[in-house]
Amino acid sequence: MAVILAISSLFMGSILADAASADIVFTDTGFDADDTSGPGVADVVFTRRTVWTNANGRRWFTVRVRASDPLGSVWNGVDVFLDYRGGPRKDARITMVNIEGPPYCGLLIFPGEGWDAPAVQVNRTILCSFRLSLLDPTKRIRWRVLSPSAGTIDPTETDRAPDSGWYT
Ligand SMILES: [Ca+2]
Repeated sequence: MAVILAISSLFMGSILADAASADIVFTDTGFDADDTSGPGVADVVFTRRTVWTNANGRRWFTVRVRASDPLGSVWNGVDVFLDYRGGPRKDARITMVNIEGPPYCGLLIFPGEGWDAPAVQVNRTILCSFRLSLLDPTKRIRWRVLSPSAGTIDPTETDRAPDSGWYT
């Protein structure tokens, strides 16, 4: 299983600048109830997936997740699964993490290619962006969020947004 990690922090400033004046290709929003109380669970209440074009004409996608309460300076991974090719199965996973050092997102394209990118965390919201060409999508990207309780390999509780199925 080949895992290729490329830290793209050099692009952080340009991502933020571009996102502010981005040409939105499409964007969709999902909501979930404030319905989880387990230890350390980031209770997902809002999420948005956006595909946009930067000033150089390159397409990016951004995934945003907002929790019901402030995430704090250290929190467990929040997983975002993506379905963008073929049948209704997950094609990639983004893990949003803030444990040591600045928050980041890891993109794992099944079965094994991966990239890291810096995440932007503001209070209750975390968002991350990757080049759309990494996915090579053949359809509009569907996504769903899994947020497990903290500090355990086998989490006692997981918030799922949506409760079943996908956001489209
Ligand atoms: Ca929730």
